[in-house]
Amino acid sequence: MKRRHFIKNASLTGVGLTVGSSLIACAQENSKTEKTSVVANPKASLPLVIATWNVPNATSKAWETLKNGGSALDAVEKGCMVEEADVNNTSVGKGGLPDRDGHITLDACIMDKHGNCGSVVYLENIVHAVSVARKVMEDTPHVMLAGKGAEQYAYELGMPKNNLLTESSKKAWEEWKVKSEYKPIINIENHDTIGMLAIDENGDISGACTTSGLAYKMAGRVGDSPIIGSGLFVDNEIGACVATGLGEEVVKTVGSFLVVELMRQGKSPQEACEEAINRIVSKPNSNYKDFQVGYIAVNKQGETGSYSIHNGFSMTKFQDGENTNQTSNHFIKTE
Ligand code: SD4
Repeated sequence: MKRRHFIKNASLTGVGLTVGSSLIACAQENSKTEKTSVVANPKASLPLVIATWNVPNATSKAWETLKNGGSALDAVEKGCMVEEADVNNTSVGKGGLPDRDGHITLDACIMDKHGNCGSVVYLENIVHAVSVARKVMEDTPHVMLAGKGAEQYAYELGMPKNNLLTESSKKAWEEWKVKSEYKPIINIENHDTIGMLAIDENGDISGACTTSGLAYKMAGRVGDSPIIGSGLFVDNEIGACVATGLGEEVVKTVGSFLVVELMRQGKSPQEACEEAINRIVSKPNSNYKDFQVGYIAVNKQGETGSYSIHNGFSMTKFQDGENTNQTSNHFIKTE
């Protein structure tokens, strides 16, 4: 018996639903044969992939995945995996900067076109957090697994244990310990968290996000990136959004969900990202001058947008066979 059947059946028999397994089998069968609706009049050429920051290798992998017949979900997973494996990216996966105690803890999530979602928080010793999140979504009855449980699950999936702390991230942490000042630096110590959105030729959307979180965070800290609705939200009817920057501020406005809801009300992705940033900066006593938040979004028609508080944020876009990095507009105009 496959693990997904085992887990789902176990949870259902636990509440006495003996018909559960056949209903699930039926639902799975339906989703296999289901026809996806093609967007009638896309306003942009599809497919397309967008990602936070300058990550051409990741978007290129996602594009290649789509071109080889992969789904938008496959594309965002494979794209994010590129950054997770890149030891030079100090905000994601292997080589990420640790918390103040020297531990690298990963947060990641993923959402598909059906609105299904999976997430892992505070995951240690596993490179591909986004893949664990996908398995949580697809093969367990849960949405989120944390810490040791998530790690244990990754080993059950056959993922290898890996020391994520590289020589250079260890050295950076040791240098930081001298003063031990916790201060997220705008666009510097915390950039490169990857959030990725893909829309396939039919207009079906998926998204993913993966990060080692803020460098030198408190042990146990979890940011916005694995929180569905904050770090990422996908509604296949409307569009999708993913966030980067100071997670605490994204969570306070449930940023990605907000952007999608604003698009539902008729705003373009660009207008929706700007409005969501306005919500943050216009809070009474907001110290927005001291932190960065950026959003990227796509709507069902393939239009995209991106916006941030400070200068320095960008979006990588793969469309029509071209991989480009586009500087985002930003709220503070004097920079
Ligand atoms: C966090 N939002 O953990 C993440 C960090 C990030 O670019 O996005 N950095 O708060």
